[in-house]
Amino acid sequence: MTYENILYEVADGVATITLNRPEKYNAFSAKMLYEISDAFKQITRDAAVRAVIITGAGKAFCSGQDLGDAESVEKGFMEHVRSKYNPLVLTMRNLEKPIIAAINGVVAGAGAGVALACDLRILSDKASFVFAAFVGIGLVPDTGIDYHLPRLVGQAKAFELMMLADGKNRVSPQQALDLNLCTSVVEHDALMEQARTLAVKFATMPTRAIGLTKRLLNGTWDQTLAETLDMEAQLQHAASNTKDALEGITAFNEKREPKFTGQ
Ligand code: LHQ
Repeated sequence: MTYENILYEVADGVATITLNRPEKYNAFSAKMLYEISDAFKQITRDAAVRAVIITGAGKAFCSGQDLGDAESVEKGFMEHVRSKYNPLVLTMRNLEKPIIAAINGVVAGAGAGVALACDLRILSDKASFVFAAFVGIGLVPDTGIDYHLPRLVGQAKAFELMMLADGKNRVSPQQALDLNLCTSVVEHDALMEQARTLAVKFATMPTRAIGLTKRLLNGTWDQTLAETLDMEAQLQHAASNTKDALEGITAFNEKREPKFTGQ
């Protein structure tokens, strides 16, 4: 499939999705959402892809829903959220490969939801978060923001950000770092290089173990300690049966570096 609203490339085991409507600050059009969904289908299928980067072209990462794209919402907001955004967020959380958000500029609304659905976020020193885009236009948060944000920053801070962190009062890179919204802030020009270095490292690691770790972390939000311990036992069993676990343990005993294939 040829994409028009995103760029998609695979190199060194890393798939990079670049949201590519810079003149609209990479707002989600119906076409862009369809193309991202198609790209994630490829990423899920392609065993050669072992890590993912999402970034934005131009000045912004993503400004959320394209507020001028009537086609997107012609069947109503509920249908649009259920059929487009919800499957995307679930696909990202359930993808058993690491996803890095390389946040190059402002990120607002559903764009912030997609950023929070990534496994980690690296921020350019020119980037910022706008969580109050929803209330700013009389809407409520979606794309799992109200799920992920309080878990990162606490409930009262999440409420404050969703009410007050608007276009004029954005979350700065330093605040984002202090609030655990990102794992690092880097110089703008070094962002993609740093994201790629990290993604290539992930792509040489035991992909199945990373995927199962992601499944464990997803589970802990909603489970008791006893359920989590049991899930760990089950997934340890699954991990121990992978080729990479055999290689990792063999390499340790042979006092050499392991060579993981992702299987
Ligand atoms: C945009 C957008 C945009 C179109 C900037 N759309 N063009 C789910 C389901 C159903 C319905 C509704 O929503 C949702 C989920 C959501 O995501 S709701 C939240 C939607 N997003 C927003 O409300 C954010 C709107 N944008 C802004 O507040 C600002 O643009 C931010 C704070 C992102 C950036 O501000 P500035 O740096 O001052 O840039 P700007 O406002 O000048 O924007 C640059 C251009 O991008 C501009 O176009 P222009 O032709 O005038 O240069 C904007 O119109 C365009 N743009 N966001 N969401």
